[in-house]
Amino acid sequence: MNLRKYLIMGSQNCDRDPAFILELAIKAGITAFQFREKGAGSLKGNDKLELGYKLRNICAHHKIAFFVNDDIDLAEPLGADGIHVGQDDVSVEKLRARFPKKIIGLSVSNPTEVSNSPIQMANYLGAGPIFNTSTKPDAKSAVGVEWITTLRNQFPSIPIVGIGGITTQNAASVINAGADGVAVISAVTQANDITTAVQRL
Ligand code: 3NM
Repeated sequence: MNLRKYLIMGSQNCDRDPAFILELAIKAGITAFQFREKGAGSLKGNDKLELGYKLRNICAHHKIAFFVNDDIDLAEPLGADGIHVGQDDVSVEKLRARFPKKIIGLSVSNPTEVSNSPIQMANYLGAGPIFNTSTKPDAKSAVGVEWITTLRNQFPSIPIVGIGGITTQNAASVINAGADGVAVISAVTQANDITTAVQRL
């Protein structure tokens, strides 16, 4: 599992063909991908499933990990390598019971969420939003890179990925604070030059 440059995306984030964006991003160095077809303008039902298959196959072809977000009913049909959940989604315990072998990622935004979560049952943590983001309308307020350092000190060996408002300009500060990787949407999907954006990350 290499979470160093973790692209998250659904069709609602794309002004170009998502498959085209994913292909370019992987060729430029993306190491993991999460299909997050969610929110305003997202596909539903069979259209969502079909796009999922397409993106899943691109990841398989290039041998990078494919995750689904909390949409767990997609995990099985798409043969996802892993599932990412937030605090309000299905619990990590239930997920682990249903999918013993899949990689489970869990979002944590503050110490209360950490205390209330079975951290050791997760395979990696998503920490954020590190910076302000306009991509997720219901995102909490920015917690800063200090949150990465706090988590790193508390959990020395669990992989941590920073998320939220990460750009080519600030990605290094996230890694320097102790993260194993950066998870981004707009830094890649909205880039004019996707190849250069991924390389700069
Ligand atoms: N989750 P961008 S922030 C999907 O804080 C998501 O848990 C977040 O998009 C969290 O890279 C976020 O464009 C959106 O800021 C990230």
